Amino acid sequence: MEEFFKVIIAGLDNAGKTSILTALDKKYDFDKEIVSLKPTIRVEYHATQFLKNRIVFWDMGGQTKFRELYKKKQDLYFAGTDLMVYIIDIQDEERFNISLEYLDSILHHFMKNKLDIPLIISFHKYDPEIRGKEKTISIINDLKEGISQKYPSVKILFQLTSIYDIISIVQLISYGLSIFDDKFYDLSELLEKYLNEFNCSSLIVFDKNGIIISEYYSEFVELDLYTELIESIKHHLFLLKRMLEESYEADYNFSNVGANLLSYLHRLKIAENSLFISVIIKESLKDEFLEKFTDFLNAIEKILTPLLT
Ligand SMILES: Nc1nc2c(ncn2[C@@H]2O[C@H](COP(=O)(O)OP(=O)(O)O)[C@@H](O)[C@H]2O)c(=O)[nH]1
Ligand SMILES: [Mg+2]
Repeated sequence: MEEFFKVIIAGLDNAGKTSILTALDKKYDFDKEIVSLKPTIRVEYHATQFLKNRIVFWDMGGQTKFRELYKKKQDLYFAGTDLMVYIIDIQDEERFNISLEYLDSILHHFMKNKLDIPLIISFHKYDPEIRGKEKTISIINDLKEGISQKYPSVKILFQLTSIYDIISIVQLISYGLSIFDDKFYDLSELLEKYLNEFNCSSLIVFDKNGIIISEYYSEFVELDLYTELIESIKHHLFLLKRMLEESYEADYNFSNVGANLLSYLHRLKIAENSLFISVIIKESLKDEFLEKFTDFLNAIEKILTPLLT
């Protein structure tokens, strides 16, 4: 049966909430979009399908007057929330305190009402050009430590996102959604097992909307290869859309990445649903990989069928 999930996206105004949801919707023509967004007035809704569930995102406008309104009517806004994603703009140091206060008022409400809502905090605007810089790392660590120490009883997952890195956005939402079913644990174990069997660099399962259902990466991916890996995954996001929209002849596609890597996308149909498996692997391992791939498909079908029917 279809279920509904309510995901709240909160944070100060200008933190990037609407951009994140827009990026998620538009990830296939990503570069052209997400300019000139208007400030969100109160709450906007975005809905998406994830496996057999309908997810409704509440994008809560973060201007002061709305924050006051949510505070007064917290019951109304937060009732029935399955997941909260709180966005902090890590480039807006001057407003860290205001943002932490807003977060505090929300968590206070959750704790007072014994609402056990999973929380993801995303340090957003973690743009490629500030990654790995000492200042960025120290800002993030300080925020993380401060928050974890203040709310020891709240389980918080921290993420780093930027709209200039579409995979980080896809991951943010994917991790959030995967908490809804224990099957994701089995799936993750299966991916780990086959990542080793195939000896590949990455193994990812996407749903038809390009949301990551599960993913696994080799620990041995060198840094220069990593960029190519991310590019191939992006390419797979385009390709899976083409496979769905055009009556694409084959259910799989091989393409070359760099000098000796192959990127493989395979469409798997389970109960009328299309799922996509993305594999990046050394070209020399292709034959061996294809021999084992059918076993993998059978195993994954067993795990995913209950999630789709
Ligand atoms: N540098 C950078 N800017 C971003 C990012 N995400 C959003 N922005 C910009 O931040 C501003 C506010 O974004 P918006 O989504 O409207 O924020 P909201 O008020 O939280 O919904 C816009 O100018 C966006 O283009 C990001 O990852 N990096
Ligand atoms: Mg907005």
